[in-house]
Amino acid sequence: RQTKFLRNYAPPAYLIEEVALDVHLAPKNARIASKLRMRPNPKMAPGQPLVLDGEDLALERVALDGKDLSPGDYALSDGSLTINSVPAQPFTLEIVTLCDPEANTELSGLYRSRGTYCTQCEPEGFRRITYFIDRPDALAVYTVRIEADRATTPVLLSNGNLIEQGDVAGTDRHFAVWHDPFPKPSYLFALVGGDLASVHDSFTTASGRKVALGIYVKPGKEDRCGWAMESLKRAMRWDEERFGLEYDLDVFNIVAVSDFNMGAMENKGLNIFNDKLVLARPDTASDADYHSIESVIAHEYFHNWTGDRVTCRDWFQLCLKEGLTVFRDQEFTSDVRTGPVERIIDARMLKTHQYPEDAGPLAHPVRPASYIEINNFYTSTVYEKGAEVCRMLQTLLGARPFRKGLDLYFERHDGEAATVENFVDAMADVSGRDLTQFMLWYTQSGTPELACSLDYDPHAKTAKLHVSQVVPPTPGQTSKEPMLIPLKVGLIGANGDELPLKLNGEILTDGLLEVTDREQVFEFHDVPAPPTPSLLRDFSAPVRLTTSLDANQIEFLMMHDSDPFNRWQATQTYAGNLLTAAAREGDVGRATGKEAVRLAQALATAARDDTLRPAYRAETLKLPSESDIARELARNVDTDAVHAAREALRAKIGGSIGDTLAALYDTAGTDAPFSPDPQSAGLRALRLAALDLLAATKAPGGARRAHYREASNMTDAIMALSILSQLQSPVRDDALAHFYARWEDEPLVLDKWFAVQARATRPDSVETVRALLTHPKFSLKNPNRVRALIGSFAQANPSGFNRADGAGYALLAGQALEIDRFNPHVAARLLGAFESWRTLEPGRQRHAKAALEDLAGQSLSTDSYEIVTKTLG
Ligand code: HT7
Ligand code: ZN
Repeated sequence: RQTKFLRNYAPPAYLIEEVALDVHLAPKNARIASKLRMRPNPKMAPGQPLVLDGEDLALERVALDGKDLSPGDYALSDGSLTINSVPAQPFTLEIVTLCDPEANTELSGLYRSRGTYCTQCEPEGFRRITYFIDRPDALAVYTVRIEADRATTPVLLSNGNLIEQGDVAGTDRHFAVWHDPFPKPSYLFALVGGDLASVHDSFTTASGRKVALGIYVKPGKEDRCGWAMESLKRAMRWDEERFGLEYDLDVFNIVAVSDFNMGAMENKGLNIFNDKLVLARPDTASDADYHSIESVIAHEYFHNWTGDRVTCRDWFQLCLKEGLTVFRDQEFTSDVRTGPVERIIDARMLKTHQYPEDAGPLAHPVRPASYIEINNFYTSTVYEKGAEVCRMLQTLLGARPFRKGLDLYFERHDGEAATVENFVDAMADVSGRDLTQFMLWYTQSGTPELACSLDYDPHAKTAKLHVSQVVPPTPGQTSKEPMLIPLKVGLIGANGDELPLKLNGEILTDGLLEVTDREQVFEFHDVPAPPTPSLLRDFSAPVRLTTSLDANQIEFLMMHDSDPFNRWQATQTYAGNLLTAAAREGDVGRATGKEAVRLAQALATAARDDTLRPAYRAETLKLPSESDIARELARNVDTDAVHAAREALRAKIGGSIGDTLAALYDTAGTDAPFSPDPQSAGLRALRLAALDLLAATKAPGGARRAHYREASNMTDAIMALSILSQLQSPVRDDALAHFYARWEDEPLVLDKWFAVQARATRPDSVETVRALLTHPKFSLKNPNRVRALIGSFAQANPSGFNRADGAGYALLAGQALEIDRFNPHVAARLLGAFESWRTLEPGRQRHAKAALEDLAGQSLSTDSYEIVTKTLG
């Protein structure tokens, strides 16, 4: 359980130039023969021992330049194979190992999922396939021969282009040889073997290369690949148009597997996906599923340049590929869907997942300086905050210079393993800016707090914006430097007009201020009358903003802000203020008074406004979530009080503007045939947001409007089911039984059935989840099912998970401990649900702490050990 530090980085002592793998697939003993062309790294001291990483391997043979080594020539330990003496000149190393794909429950390395062989090598899985220098700065060219039983494993895939295939004479086996001409690190290696069906298409790149596209799935699922294929082609075209980036191989394959630790993996030319993020049909997938499929297909494809062509020097630089690629997929989704809505979705996601991480015991910089287990650092901070950091660079530099910076980054580092400094240097060089202060975004953890107030001087006709910033202390970082924060602002006149921003004698056309100091004042001139400031437009920086605006000014922004993000934000702030007051005081009356009625009227006005896109109107109707309210409260959180406040406000709104909501629900887009396109999805989202508020009224027109049986697509069905599943009524049981009977043999749909029940806020939700753990269709071995039941409960049912008697914590801890025995990665991610335990009221804190301490006393994997000990602090 060693801590690794960024400051200790040293290049590898040996380089691997070429890798030839010969893989014989067999369920229990796959045999991997590797032939490595190696040489000492000229940049390092000569004569060092050669240390190769390896885990859970049975070694059969090691040979150096054709001569077998005897056990005295090398040392084998738990995690490595060390050869003390190797030539000072280029040499060839041959290694033969065996591994057991069926016994691989960690789903890292080579494993067998329901008859399909597949690999997962990021971050450190390749060492579970063969002994290797398993680190991202060891780039090599791979040729891979795969051999397997022809009948059970007819499809054999690997990275790059297929160069040969055939039968193995005199046997019932066959083989395929793949060659990937692009040097890559071992984490991008992939191999698949199985009895798979496929769907094919093609894409012609801007320069005329015809690329064969394939999606491989379990036979019978071919009719669910259309959306993924369309999304892939859209992404390929978009990357050419927006960033000038073309695909570079003759083949691009995607494989969907059912047992997968995360969402998807960007292996060069052979992306492997959790089937949840590939398969979609209107009756089986919701609009949310279509949305995720489109963005994750794009994300993994975009990695071909940001991750594969230019990779990371070490795992501390993970954000270099992940933050940048999330930024790119967000831009793509924003272009192919409704931009402002996507910005809202992204900001909400950041606030829900990353802000608590940044405020809790697991806080770390976008580029961590140390880790125990790198698997624990695939976090919202690295991904989503990392994306915001790229976005801020684009905002500060402008879109064209940013693009030029990216071009320069590729020009300088194509085929290399790079660092965050390399990326920021390219941006600095094209723009001529000193980005030293900006680098703090990569090294300082914690969400900066920005406090703004506006003073208007009627005599001088000036408006002074006072800005102060504080970066709160986080574990291991007690004092912080002020950051460079792009702050987009507007001043709005009494009639709702945008006022020109005159600052230092110039007009600020883009409204962009650069905050650099702890305290700063920006003085605007020629402001004819007291304006209302609109601050942090378009969510220009991932900060917490506090303002001196009163309820009337926030209401004014709800009606008049021309910035769609801030107009939405004003509604959230207004509702959030009511909800936090009610929850803090344990008085639901605070959330249902005059102000609630005013909020309801504003929501009705927005919901009816045909000049706004339906998807945007839907977002406006969604109240802050229970976790949003808890986050705002920040301490002494009573999750029951939070739930009660939110339910009361929903009911009040549902009751106050019921006619408007009912009209929307009954009419918006109901007559159109189902299509997953963003416009149709937006109309459905608006109807369902209206239904959600109507259902809260508990009146006859409420929950019973959730016409589950009449739903003609999964979006409507699952929304209706989730509303009904909150009820104590036979209607709930009937609907759940009907859904189960229809979908029991469709794993991805059945996951929704588990998730809906795990999320339902009912007094007996802990017991419901416990009962479902023993359901014949539940298995701890399938990560999707675990996330559907246990993950949904812990992450999306705050009042159930945080039940005052601690039963929710005990449930999670017990299940995670069991999973930890065979899949530490999945267990550790589940345990992340404890991250905000110190913000709870004392009783809940005691129970959460006891559950964590109990875990800490058990024998844990390195993954879970790191999460548990750091969470306890
Ligand atoms: N780069 C990948 C991250 C990843 C992963 C994927 C599947 C299984 C285990 C994994 N470990 C890390 C996915 C991505 O962010 O694009
Ligand atoms: Zn990624």
